[in-house]
Amino acid sequence: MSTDDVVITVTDTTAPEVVCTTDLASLTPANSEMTLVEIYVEATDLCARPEDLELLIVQIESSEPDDASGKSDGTTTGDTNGQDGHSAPVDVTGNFAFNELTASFEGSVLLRAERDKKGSGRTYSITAWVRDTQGNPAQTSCVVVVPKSGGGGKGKGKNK
Ligand SMILES: [Ca+2]
Ligand SMILES: [Ca+2]
Repeated sequence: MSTDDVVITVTDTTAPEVVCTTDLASLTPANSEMTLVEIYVEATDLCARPEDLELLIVQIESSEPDDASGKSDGTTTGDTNGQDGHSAPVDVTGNFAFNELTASFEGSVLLRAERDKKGSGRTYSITAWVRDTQGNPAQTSCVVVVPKSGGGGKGKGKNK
């Protein structure tokens, strides 16, 4: 490069496009087992390669208490990857790594296949933030649900 080359500065002011997906959309049956869920955070940017984007944080929040009083939700705790994701979102960023094959950030978490029988179903909300090399942040979210009913498969036909 000679000293009289023209320097063109590209200022990227556009945030990345970020999409979050999971391998399981719902956890059934609701047998209170911890279930491995793969989360994929795919981010693309006008000016940066996917591997140069920074995964700032991934957190998961549960719509139901970790262990409400009574047994209609079971008596377990640590439902959100071993922690209480209802009192505060659980940070699972450390579970993620960039996969060059899929050009996505991928991580595995454990979510309990459980919901309050008296409730309307449980939702685990996953939120991810990605930042491009210019510091423009973008957010995405996706959910894993534990439906109120369905997936029992043991002939429980009660509907009352
Ligand atoms: Ca309980
Ligand atoms: Ca629980």
